[in-house]
Amino acid sequence: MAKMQVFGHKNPDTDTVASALAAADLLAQQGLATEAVAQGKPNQETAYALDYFDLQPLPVIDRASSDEVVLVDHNEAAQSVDNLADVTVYGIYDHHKFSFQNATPLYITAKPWGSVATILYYEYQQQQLTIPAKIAGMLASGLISDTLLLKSPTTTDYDRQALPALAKMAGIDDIEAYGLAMLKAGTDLSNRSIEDLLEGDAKSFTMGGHEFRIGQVNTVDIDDVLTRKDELEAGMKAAGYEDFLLIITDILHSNSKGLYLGDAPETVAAAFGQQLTDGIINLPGVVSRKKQVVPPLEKAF
Ligand SMILES: [Mn+2]
Repeated sequence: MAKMQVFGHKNPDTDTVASALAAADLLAQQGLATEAVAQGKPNQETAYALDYFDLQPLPVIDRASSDEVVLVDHNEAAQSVDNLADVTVYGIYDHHKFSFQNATPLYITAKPWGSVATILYYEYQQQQLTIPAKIAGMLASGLISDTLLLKSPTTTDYDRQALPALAKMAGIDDIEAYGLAMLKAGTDLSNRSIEDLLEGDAKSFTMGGHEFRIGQVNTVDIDDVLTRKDELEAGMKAAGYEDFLLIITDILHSNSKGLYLGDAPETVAAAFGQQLTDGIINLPGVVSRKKQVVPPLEKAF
């Protein structure tokens, strides 16, 4: 029988790849035959982490090829493999809101923590299993990525405690230095296409009947990204969503600006209590789409 595939969401990020690797290992240590895979190639940040810990990118799939699967870092069909409805979900490790239909009983481990990497760290502890050093390194990386080095408001005390423990197992001496280098590796936007900037980390949401696409890109210079505003707007228009918001996040100062194109500018402005000028909205202190962008938009729409 085919090994049970373990995978995260489309447009894989570092937490999704780290969690797939770790969940596959955790279940393998408990006697299951598993295989970590991904719904896409690693982004530049994830590639930096994989390279640092001397790991290969995960095999890329768009359809599951095992009868049973494990989902990490997502639970919504829209973010999963094309044939999700045809396979059995054995288990889920996630830290997102749930919109999941299940036909059979399953294992669900969900906590509102900063990363799925953190959840898996505690799963290993609970089962008294050893985290291989390279996987600990990837878990530390996923945790750093999702919490922006523990600065995102999604960060919990569980994340704050897990990071130094994982870093120690992985042989990371200076967490701040490693984390900044990894985050910065993901901010080299010069050779990324407009489509990649818009879609590289984009997710779809339904907001009061609107089909809303929200992308996010990390940078060390927001204005540098906005020099490509015209091209970005053209790309948003071509993508064909009713509403498109690109969150451009300054990872050094924990601030964002949003570039919006759509049919409800007043509602978007009201959601954040900010002016929308020339399609650009200031989002001071905003770094988390999940906690600081989606909820106010959902409320306003
Ligand atoms: Mn995550």
